[in-house]
Amino acid sequence: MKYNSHHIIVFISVFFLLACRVNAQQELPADKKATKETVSLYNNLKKLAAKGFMFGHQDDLAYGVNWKYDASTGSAGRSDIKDVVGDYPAVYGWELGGLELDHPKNLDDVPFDQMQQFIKDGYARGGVITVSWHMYSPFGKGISAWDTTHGTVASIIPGGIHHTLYKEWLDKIAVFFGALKGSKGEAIPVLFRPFHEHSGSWFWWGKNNCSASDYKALWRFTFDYLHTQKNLHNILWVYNTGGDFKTKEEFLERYPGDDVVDMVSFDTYQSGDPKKSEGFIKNTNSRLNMVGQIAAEKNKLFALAETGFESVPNEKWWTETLLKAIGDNKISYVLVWRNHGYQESTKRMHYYAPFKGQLSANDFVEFYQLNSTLFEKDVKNEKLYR
Ligand code: BMA
Repeated sequence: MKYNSHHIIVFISVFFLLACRVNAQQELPADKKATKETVSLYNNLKKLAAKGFMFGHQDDLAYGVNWKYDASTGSAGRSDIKDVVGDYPAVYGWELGGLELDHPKNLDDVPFDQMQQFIKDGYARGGVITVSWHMYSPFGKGISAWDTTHGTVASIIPGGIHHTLYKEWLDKIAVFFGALKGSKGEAIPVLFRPFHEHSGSWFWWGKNNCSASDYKALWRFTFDYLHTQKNLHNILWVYNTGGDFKTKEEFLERYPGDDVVDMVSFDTYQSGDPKKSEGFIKNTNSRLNMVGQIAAEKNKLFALAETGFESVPNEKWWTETLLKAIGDNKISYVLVWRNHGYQESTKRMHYYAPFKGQLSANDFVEFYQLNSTLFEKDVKNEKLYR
């Protein structure tokens, strides 16, 4: 049979209709030019939340309470979580503070070149990457993120005295994000959580230290610069408050817009003895309910982006506290903070995940075995990037 122009038009139309169908099934994240893998991750995370929530750990591959990564001593691939349950977390948290100042290591001593490799390793195993940024003050002199000088945000948004410096910082962030490549050369998607815990006032981008409109302007500028100027398309944007809001309105006070956010989240930590008070469970649960409603109304993802009980001194904290705090909220993930070990500055043990032999390790194994908790082996099967 000979094909004529009529056949060709029919072929093209069928192809076009099929292509549209495939696209119609995929919702786009805030960045409308997001890469295939980023779009897939966004859509797959929405589906995954119905099955369970992922477990995440900050700096998981870089160090644990009793070890530090050193390729020459065979610690490659080590993880406190893996030591306890034989599996990695599903979500890896990493931190960029110091990159903007060209420091070779971040503020917690993780070399950026190693961090890039850890990100590639986690992604190659099917895990999810999230990145925070405790950025230094643009006023220099080693002033850290924990600075409350009013007007710092105003100084870096368009029209501010440090705006050019801020663009140079973003150029460095862009180089870092741009270098994150999978085995086929594809960009590794990152859940980026900048200017976090802004409802508190301990960081210079915090509530009492900048106006809501300056905060939103900073967010929107950053979004636009990284996508439009730096042409990065592997970012999903995570809006994040502290755990101190009381209403949905309060949570959304500095929300920069549906068009620049993919996930809504907050951070909250256990303090006090969970045997004496159910405060953490109740407060976390009710706030997750609120944020879950917001996520549903806005068609966004949601997460408990940071939590933990320093040095987990309660042997059943995972199944009797954290699990109850999450309840039936359909979060994408819960991430616990870093396993630093003894901290000279606070004279305390500073860690949030169990390690082999730790008091809560057996309970963590139970937590791991639940169908609703997802670790790396679970998410690998989900093929989140396809
Ligand atoms: C804090 C502590 C600090 C650390 C910071 C940024 O909560 O863990 O020691 O420098 O996070 O990661």
